[in-house]
Amino acid sequence: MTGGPVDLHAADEAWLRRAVDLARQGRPDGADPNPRVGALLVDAGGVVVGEGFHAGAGTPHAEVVALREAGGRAEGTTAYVSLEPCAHTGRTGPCADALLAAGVARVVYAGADPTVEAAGGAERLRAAGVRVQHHPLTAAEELNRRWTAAVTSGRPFVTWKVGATLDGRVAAADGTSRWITGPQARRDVHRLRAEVGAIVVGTGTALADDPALTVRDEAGEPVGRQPLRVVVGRREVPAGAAVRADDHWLQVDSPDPFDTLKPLHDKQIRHVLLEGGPTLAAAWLQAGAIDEVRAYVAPTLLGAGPALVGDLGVATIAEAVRLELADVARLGEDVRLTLRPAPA
Ligand code: AOF
Ligand code: ZN
Repeated sequence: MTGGPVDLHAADEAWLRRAVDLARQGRPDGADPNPRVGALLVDAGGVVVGEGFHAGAGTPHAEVVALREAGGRAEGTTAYVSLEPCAHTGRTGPCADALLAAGVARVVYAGADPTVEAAGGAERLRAAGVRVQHHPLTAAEELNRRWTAAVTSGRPFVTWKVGATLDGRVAAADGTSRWITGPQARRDVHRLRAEVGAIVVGTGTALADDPALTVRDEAGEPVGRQPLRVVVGRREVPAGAAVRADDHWLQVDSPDPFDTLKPLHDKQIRHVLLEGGPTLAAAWLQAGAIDEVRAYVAPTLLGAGPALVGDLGVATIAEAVRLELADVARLGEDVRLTLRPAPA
């Protein structure tokens, strides 16, 4: 029996959606090496006897949190999990075994585990006589979209963020660029920074703008876990530069994006934010290393000054780099576009 997707009763689907809602309480995908997962245990009378979510690498998996809450009441329940229960011993033990040991009678899960190491929980449970149902939900996929892309491709998911004027410029002729976009757009960027494991800029941007590349609150104070700061290029970054404020930074000489992404992936970073400048963005775009574009467009014209992306080798309109529009939002006076490379 292969156990493909099945149709579920409305009540089952509602419980599964609850598991996805629980998962949302975990850290955003990309801020942690692990996916977001939620789980709940429901007894024959429709009573929730335990629920939980995964709070990040090194902490118990969602199923284990729910099982602990349920204690002896877990026996005979149905477990609803937003991701296939794992079958591996990683930082914690296999959830499939924990569910078996607790006597759970049925398991309904939404997303298949895309990792080679952890997959196989559904089969293990089935082999042990548990009724297992796989019911894919778009909401569950969306929750770990970047994480899934990263673990299946073997490199972090890359979002290129750029703030520009209506005429696509990122600075004025004299190099000044503070501020092109308004406060709402800048706050949005800090939310985005909080969701990534690393922020990458070129030496050109590091030297010209001296960005801190930190996640800050309204008062401008750094808050929470900070992404790794990465500077790409051969030029020396002076010791007094803001990116070198502490040891949480590194420099990569090579312009080849994969020379940056490989070590970040090895550090378990699943989502990287590329923040400039035009030369680096062009190199990464041409190498196919950009998965998503976040463009903040201000209702401003400069008429001169550097463009948001450098030479892409496009000689004629047929060679244009095409992007697909995934979302548009108004942030104060600015417009935020979320775009993805169009499939070739
Ligand atoms: C689950 N439930 O709540 C999570 C799962 O080495 P670890 O312990 O940090 O495990 C990480 C892997 O386990 C992760 O890459 C993913 O495949 C799976 N995550 N699985 O059954 C959970 N967070
Ligand atoms: Zn697990």
